[in-house]
Amino acid sequence: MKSILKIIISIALCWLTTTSNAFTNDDIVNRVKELDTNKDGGVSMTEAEAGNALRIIHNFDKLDVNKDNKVTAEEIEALNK
Ligand SMILES: [Ca+2]
Ligand SMILES: [Ca+2]
Repeated sequence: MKSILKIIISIALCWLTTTSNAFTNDDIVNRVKELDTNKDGGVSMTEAEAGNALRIIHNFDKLDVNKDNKVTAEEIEALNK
């Protein structure tokens, strides 16, 4: 019984993390920091691919509002409103 509950919880968590658009600003900032391996303040396509950040990869052109080839937390926040 407990294992079934665990499976349901993990599916629910998985669903939440993959389909929810309701990121908090803290989540976005932390995710960008995590992906920004060269610490230039933004996530390049290469960094997004290395971190398997599918949402950023698929929406890169839309997210990179100022077209400097990196996505910052501010740019994600602006589109997340
Ligand atoms: Ca970077
Ligand atoms: Ca940008």
